[in-house]
Amino acid sequence: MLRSDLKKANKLKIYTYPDPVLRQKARPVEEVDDEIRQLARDMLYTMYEAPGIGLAANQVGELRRIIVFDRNPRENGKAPCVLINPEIIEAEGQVTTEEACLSVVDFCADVKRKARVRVKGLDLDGNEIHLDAEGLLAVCLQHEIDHLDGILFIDHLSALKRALYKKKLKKKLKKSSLD
Ligand code: GNR
Ligand code: NI
Repeated sequence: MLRSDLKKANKLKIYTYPDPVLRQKARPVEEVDDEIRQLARDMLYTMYEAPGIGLAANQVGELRRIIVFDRNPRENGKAPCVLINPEIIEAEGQVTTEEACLSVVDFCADVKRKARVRVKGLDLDGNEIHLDAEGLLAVCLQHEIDHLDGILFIDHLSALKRALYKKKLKKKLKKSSLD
């Protein structure tokens, strides 16, 4: 968990689909050092600026297993959190939520996920922590951990819905290259 100053943070570039970095698997962090702490701080800053409720390292081009998120995604009070090497250790129930992603521009769709999860990982001091989540936070954690494995929310859709998105994106990319 991080509550330290976000002042010295840098805004990072967010990579978007179909960039190959989003399809790669991030590798575990072996030591939580100052470089990792700085990256986490930059990721939180980038997330709040976007704005988003979560962000995974792949999205800023870093293949390390780090996610950041806000613990109260529906409220205004900021509750920035960091989890290093996060793993889902228990999951139950089912919930469908309309998801969006900072790396999948101009698209949202209903995704079915586990309703409640227990996640473990390391904090910025390298200590193991456990987190029980439900609601939007549980969905966000599953979405972020998917990113670390190269999975995007569109992968959970039917082939037809995914094809519709690709078609829309192609049109948009073609248009922007003409502008
Ligand atoms: O900001 C985000 N909102 C969101 C809404 C519903 C389900 C998941 C998310 S995560 C997303 C930010 C993002 O892309 N994180 O990877
Ligand atoms: Ni995302």
